[in-house]
Amino acid sequence: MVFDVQKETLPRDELEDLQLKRLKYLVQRIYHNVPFYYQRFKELGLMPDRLKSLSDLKYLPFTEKQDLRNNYPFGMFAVPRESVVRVHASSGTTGKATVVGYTQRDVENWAGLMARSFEAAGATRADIVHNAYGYGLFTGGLGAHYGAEALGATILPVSGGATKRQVMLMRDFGSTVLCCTPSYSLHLYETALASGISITDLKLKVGIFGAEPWTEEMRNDIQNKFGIKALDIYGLSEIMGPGVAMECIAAQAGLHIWEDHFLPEIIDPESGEPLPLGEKGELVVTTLTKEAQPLLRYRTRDITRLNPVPCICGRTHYRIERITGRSDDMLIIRGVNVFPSQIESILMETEGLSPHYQLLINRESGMDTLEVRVEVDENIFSDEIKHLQRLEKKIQNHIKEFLGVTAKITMVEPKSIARSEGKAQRIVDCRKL
Ligand code: DLL
Repeated sequence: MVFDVQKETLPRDELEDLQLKRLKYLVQRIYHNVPFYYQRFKELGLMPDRLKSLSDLKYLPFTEKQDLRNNYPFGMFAVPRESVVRVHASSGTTGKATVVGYTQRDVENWAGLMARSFEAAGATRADIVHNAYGYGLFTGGLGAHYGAEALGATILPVSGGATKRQVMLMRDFGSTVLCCTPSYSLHLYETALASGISITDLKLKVGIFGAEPWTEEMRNDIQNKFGIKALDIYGLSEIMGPGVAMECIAAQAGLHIWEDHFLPEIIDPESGEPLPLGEKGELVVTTLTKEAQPLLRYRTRDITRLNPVPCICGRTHYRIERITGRSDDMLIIRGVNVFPSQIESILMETEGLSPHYQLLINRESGMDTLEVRVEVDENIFSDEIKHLQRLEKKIQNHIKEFLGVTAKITMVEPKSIARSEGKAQRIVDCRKL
């Protein structure tokens, strides 16, 4: 049984008719209701009725993360603020967070699409869903929560942290579906073993993992360790949250992007030109049904390709391939989005530090670790060790407070970080993603 069988198996021509109808309405709405879009159309000498077919989409302007920041916090709303029933924001509390608003209908659609995603994973109302995605401004927790409820399953709103307790709850409640980042699932596994809980004590059958990049090798590892099916779920706050695309359990080969609500394109990240169907490039998404904050041609910066080959599950919505990278330098550390420039600003605000730094990212026991190595000036370096330690602690606290990640700070001697002749090699990512 499929949650929304009619919409999920629409013949391509009918699906495209629906997309065009929704797209035309969207373009009218943003042109008239969002000053940012009105301005962009004006600059390009475009009127909304320029759009006659789906292939005309390429003439319309892109939206970028920076546009959302420039209109912080509520400038991208297409409805009066009173019609917005919920706000989420992506990580980064430095005032640069990207804000997303939802109307009542938006949150209902989201729950419906997450329920659809759960069903694609083979979940039913008989399941017990252990939801370890973080609750709060991050979309993971509440997104999965309302989706599981809409499905009629039993949801355990565990959120992140207190890992030992989580494993016990999973065993005691007989959870059958696990929702968390793939890296956290491995941490749960290690914790279970360390607490004397055997995997055979758990009733898990499927995991719905996303919010960060992972590999096929990691999938195999998780599947073997837990004896479950591990499925990939994709989404981003700006577009909705989790449930933009979801792998089906039948094929387990790529994520169906819910095309009745999201219009995908793949572009060349350098030129911005659309690429032929099937080629690898940057995913661009237009929201077709969002009321509060519709986005036109949003540049996700995620690298993937669209797969038009019909899927054995019967769904007609194209699949995106597992995300293999990003076209910008955003890092995802334990599910938290971090731009190196944010760390750089914190370092630069601290007296005695040089602009020479390196970020080392590793994965230990399935958990990401971040080490910030920074050169200090001569005076500080020859200071007492306890002064250095105090400074390290201060930077660590700032990074935790502003970015939400715990980093190990290591002060190193002046001129000890290798200088490069071209672009600085600031990021050393050893996670082999
Ligand atoms: O991570 C939403 C989400 C929550 C998705 C729970 C899945 C599960 P943001 O915090 O806005 O939203 O981060 C979005 O995370 O642009 C990708 O770079 C990355 N990402 C999300 N899902 C995947 C995935 C949520 N399955 C950014 N594989 C996106 C690889 C992913 N990267």
